Amino acid sequence: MTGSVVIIGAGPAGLTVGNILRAAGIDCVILEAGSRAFIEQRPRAGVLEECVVRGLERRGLAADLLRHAVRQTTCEFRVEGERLRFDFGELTGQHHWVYPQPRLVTDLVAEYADVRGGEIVFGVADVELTGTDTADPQVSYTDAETGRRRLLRCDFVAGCDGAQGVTRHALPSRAGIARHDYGVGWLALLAEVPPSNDCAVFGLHPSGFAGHMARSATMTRYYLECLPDDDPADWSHRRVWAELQQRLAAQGAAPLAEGRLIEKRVLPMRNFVVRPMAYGRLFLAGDAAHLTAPIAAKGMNLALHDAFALGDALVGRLAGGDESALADYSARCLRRVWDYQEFSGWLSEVFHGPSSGDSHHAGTALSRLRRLFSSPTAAAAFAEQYLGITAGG
Ligand code: RFL
Repeated sequence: MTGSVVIIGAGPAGLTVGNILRAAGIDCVILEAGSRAFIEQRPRAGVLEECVVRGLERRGLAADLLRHAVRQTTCEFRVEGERLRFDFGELTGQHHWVYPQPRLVTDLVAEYADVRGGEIVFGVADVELTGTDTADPQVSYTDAETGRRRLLRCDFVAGCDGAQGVTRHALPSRAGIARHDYGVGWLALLAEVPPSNDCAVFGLHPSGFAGHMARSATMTRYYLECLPDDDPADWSHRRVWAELQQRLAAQGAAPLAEGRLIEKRVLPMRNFVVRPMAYGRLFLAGDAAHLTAPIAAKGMNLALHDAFALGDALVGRLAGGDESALADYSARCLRRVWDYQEFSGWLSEVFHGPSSGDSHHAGTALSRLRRLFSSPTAAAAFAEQYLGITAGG
């Protein structure tokens, strides 16, 4: 293959890069370890910034989303039995969209493969990159159907294979990885039950943080702070709902509607950032380059911001001979990545303060939170980060 890009990973980042390249008539192939059914069903994120949706719309990738997604302009904190509603829509004129990640992935696969004629090879194994620091990068993999090794030559490699992927390891040892571990876990739950509130709810409680986020009219994601090494098997249906009811209780709030839990897994709250996100002809995007714990619900948003920048830069280079956007890719993305890392740290301090066992931390956490409701300046700053409005990039 020449004049072409090999993309590793068919998550939101890889599929978006692929769609941008195909729209410009550039040859590309996506290598994906999972099956089509696997990637189209994996439940994960569900909150998209308005600016991300506008980015998808500009690239012809938001038709179904705009028909079915739900707009949110408010979030609610519950603390000491009180409900504090934060109207970020009124402050900024912007909103979030609620649209489940599996639906977005399904839309992106259909557009890429069925409409734009892009190729995806599913079930690949043992992906290896060579020559990414030369003008002749090569990607080899084992084909699931034949069991044979295949070799692809290309102009550029896009590493979009998520936090557990392999492309990050092809960076030279001088590339740095900055890590942060919050020292807490979240039990991530998906419940087959309608949302119990009209917006996201963040419960700050001495027993631990709890979160409620709509995913659709029939599905709700819940989180419960737990120990990072907790065993999900120790969280019975009865225990989960008792903790959620207690931690999210507030005056005037109806009890949560309870239902079957179809996902229950412990996520350690930790982040990393790879610097730089590019080396030679290899460009990382999304979780492959930076992991952002779901504290601030930013991972999928960042993956899409990266993908817009990388897709457009590759088109600029391959269709127009312009190197400048590719040269600036890593620095440009990292400005937003660090902004979101900082926001995630800020929120973690607030969410985990009351349960930290440290009365000083608990006091400052509540002070930070209450400032959003007493200071218009603090409120505006929070709303901008929550919506991704001011981040660089
Ligand atoms: P993905 O989605 O992980 O896709 C990577 C793809 O690469 C494949 N792959 C490989 N393919 C070939 N060879 C290999 N060696 C490979 N290794 C892996 C994988 O099979 C996969 O298909 O990465 P991408 O595209 O960067 O997208 C990132 C987002 O998926 C992620 O940041 C979000 O899901 C994070 N996240 C949230 N983000 C938000 O913006 N808002 C949210 O509300 C939100 N909630 C969440 C979340 C993540 C969660 N979990 C499970 C970590 C809630 C949860 C519970």
